[in-house]
Amino acid sequence: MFDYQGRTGYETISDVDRKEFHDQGFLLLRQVLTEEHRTALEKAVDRIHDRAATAGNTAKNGTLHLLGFLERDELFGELLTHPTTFPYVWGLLGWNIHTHHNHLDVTPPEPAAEAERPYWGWHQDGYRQNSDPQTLDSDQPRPMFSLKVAYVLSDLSETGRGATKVIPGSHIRNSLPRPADLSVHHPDPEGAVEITANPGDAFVFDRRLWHSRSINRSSITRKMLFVGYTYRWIRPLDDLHLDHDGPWWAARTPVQRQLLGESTHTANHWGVNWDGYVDDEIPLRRELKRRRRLDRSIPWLR
Ligand SMILES: O=C(O)CCC(=O)C(=O)O
Repeated sequence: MFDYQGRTGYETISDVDRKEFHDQGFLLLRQVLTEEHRTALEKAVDRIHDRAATAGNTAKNGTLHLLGFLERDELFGELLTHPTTFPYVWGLLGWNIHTHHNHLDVTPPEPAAEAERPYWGWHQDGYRQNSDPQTLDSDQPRPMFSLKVAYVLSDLSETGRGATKVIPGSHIRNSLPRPADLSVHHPDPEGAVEITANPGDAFVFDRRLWHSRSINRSSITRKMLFVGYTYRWIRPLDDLHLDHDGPWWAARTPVQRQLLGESTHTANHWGVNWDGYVDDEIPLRRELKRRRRLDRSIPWLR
């Protein structure tokens, strides 16, 4: 549909990128979306935003944080396996995955009176994943479990436009000191940076990376799409309202359907076969095997 420059989504990521992701907890990917693709996505976002505004489902200043947006447009379904970002998804998480959490964000400029209010949004994703699997050795980093791909649709090339802030390398830290009184201003934690990115860029981040949204003090509306992926044995967070008889579902590939939760069982897709593995029936694994991308030296790609 768009020009993917010959990419299939099954290219192997480089050792340099893998190392940077594991060292920093995120990776900024430049020019992921062509201008044609970005414009089309922005139009779809604007359409959804207009509908939400008409229905009174946006905040007073027009802010929209819409969970589970994927089935709202054909273009969003395709984004699940975008040929430039998808290699990072399976390359870093493996094949036993689905999408569990997605959000579409439209963040207009904050009204002047609000823009100066104190704000502290630093968190790791995963909620109870940061407590339930806790080991007594509190220095041992918790498992990654999930990552998100964030697509930048508006111009975030300068700070102050509401971009995501992160603390590079903080994904291996289990805690971050939190000021006692959040009703007053606090500086960002040490090492924090704002991900300044151009329209069409994307970034991939480890859910453990300490991150925060920021206040949009500019005159430009921020528009972003976030697509999260996790293991199939972890329940989805959002309610997708999939119409399995409709055209959107019909257009999905077997791999995209896997990512959207098609399976009879979350741990053993398509049933258990005591005579051997059924893993080979899982679309993403099948695809990786066919393309010789499985790798016994990488546990999640076995
Ligand atoms: O909107 C943002 O910049 C940050 C989003 C966020 O906090 C998240 O994806 O968990």
